This record gives sequence, structure tokens and C-alpha cells, in this order.
Amino acid sequence: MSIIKHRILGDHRGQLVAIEGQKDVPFEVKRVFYIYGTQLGVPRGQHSHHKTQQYLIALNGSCKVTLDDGKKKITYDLNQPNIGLLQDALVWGTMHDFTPDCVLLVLASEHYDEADYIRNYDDFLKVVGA
Ligand code: T46
Repeated sequence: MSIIKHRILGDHRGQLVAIEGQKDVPFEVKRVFYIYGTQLGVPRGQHSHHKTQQYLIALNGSCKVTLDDGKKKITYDLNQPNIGLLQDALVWGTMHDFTPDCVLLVLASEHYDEADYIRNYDDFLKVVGA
């Protein structure tokens, strides 16, 4: 679980941020998805993955992400398009407090596979031995 700040490659035309798999994030990027149009007060996520690592960036607006490894919970503010949060496998993630304009980009280390999800918190605690 770590925050990564990316260099902004800006010039008089505007800003650009480049993120390369296995360089700027510690995995090969196999999947990209994004969340927007979230409802006020409605959290997303609330699950963990057996294998998938994720990297989250609020491209627009802001949200909070609470990561829980079974022992400790830390809440991060994502509010800049050049700052991302690494969510390791076997970490329970909850995305919440989205601003209405939030676009949350997620880079993932694996293709989508529902079998990789742990969607029950008690099962998660058993898997991590907490
Ligand atoms: C996460 C947060 C931020 C797919 O078909 N392919 C995909 O790659 C994903 C991520 C989802 N789906 C399907 C599965 C469900 O039928 O899209 C539907 C909504 O997925 P889910 O309920 O998992 O959505 P969130 O917003 O609760 O969670 C998603 C990711 O699953 C999760 O890993 O960190 O976004």
C-alpha cells in the first residue's frame, strides 16, 4: 500500500502524466477501468482480491480510499490526477466520499475474474489469518 506521485509533463499546451507498467507501477497493466457518476454517500469496492494488484488515481474530482490488511485500516485522500494509490492483493479496499465529478481510474495487474474476488469480510479475515 503506497502513494506514488508522478511527474507532470506540462508545457504551454497543458498537462500530461505518463504511467508505464513495471516502471511507474510495480506490475504489468492487464486491465484498465474507471468509475464515474457515483451516487452521494454510496461506497464502491468493499472487497479484496486473491491475486490482483490495483493502482487507483482520481483523474477528476476526489474520493477517499480505505485500505485494510486485516490488522490496520488507513484512509487515503485521492484528489490530484498525478497521485495514485497502490492496493496490494489481499487488502480490503473501500472507495467512498466521491465528489460528484470524480472519475476514478484503476489499473489492474490481472484480467477480470470474479473468482479472484473475496467479497465477504469474514472470509477475507480468514484468508489473511487475522
Ligand atoms: C475496485 C473498485 C474501485 C467487469 O465486468 N469487469 C471489470 O473489470 C470490473 C472491475 C467489473 N466488472 C463487472 C462486475 C460487476 O457486474 O462490473 C460490475 C460492477 O463491478 P463491482 O461491483 O466489482 O464494482 P465496484 O465499483 O464495487 O468495484 C470495482 C472493482 O471491482 C474493484 O476491484 O477496486 O471498482
